[in-house]
Amino acid sequence: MKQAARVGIGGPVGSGKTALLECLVPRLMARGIEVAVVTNDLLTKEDAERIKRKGFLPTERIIGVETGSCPHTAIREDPTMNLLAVQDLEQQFPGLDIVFIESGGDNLASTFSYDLVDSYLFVIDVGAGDDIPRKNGPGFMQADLAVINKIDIAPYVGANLDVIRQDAAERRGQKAIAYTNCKTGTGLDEVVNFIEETVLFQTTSPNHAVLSEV
Ligand SMILES: Nc1nc2c(ncn2[C@@H]2O[C@H](COP(=O)(O)OP(=O)(O)OP(=O)(O)O)[C@@H](O)[C@H]2O)c(=O)[nH]1
Ligand SMILES: [Mg+2]
Repeated sequence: MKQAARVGIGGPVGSGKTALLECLVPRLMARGIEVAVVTNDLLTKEDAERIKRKGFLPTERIIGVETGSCPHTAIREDPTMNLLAVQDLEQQFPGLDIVFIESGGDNLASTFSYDLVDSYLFVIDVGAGDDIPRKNGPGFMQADLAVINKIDIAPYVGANLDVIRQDAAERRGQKAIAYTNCKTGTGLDEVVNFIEETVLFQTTSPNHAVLSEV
């Protein structure tokens, strides 16, 4: 059976992970890419229900996982619940190209296991402060793509985007960074291009483990 590429979306509470998915999925679908989504929430299926209500993806392609524990446990230490959800989607939809896994909102240390995903994005919010990129958070530093979201609110929260750009580039070196506004779509094409170029065009042999190996 074909295995879909798996892309994690992590980051602090409210940084815009679901908003990013709501922008990314329709854009990928418009490029003919077959998509499904797994969302994680601590004690609800809130984000899955929200994406279902939006109506851009058939509801059967969206699974909400209630992690019931620290969000990073379900994406790193023991990703079994997420692996089962991905496997379920792959069995139902054998033509899937990509499955997104949105982590529950967490802290700057939150990273994904590469047993679960082939690649992951880490979303931070300009409103959390322009010092976030220089705090050496492992999630932000190590993610395959760092997404600095809500650039539109910088003037209202006193965040200096030049400082953010400089610190982010310094901390991430050659690793990719995108600057986005999910309300207008600014920066979204860069994220879609990153996914196409670094994830989808390289999926002849995915990096992630299959369930029986974990
Ligand atoms: N102004 C502005 N607001 C945004 C942007 N992206 C997201 N938001 C808003 O930020 C709030 C949180 O967005 P979500 O997408 O729910 O964030 P999340 O990271 O999925 O949140 P959790 O899953 O609860 O951790 C919502 O009110 C969004 O409408 C953006 O680029 N600009
Ligand atoms: Mg969310």
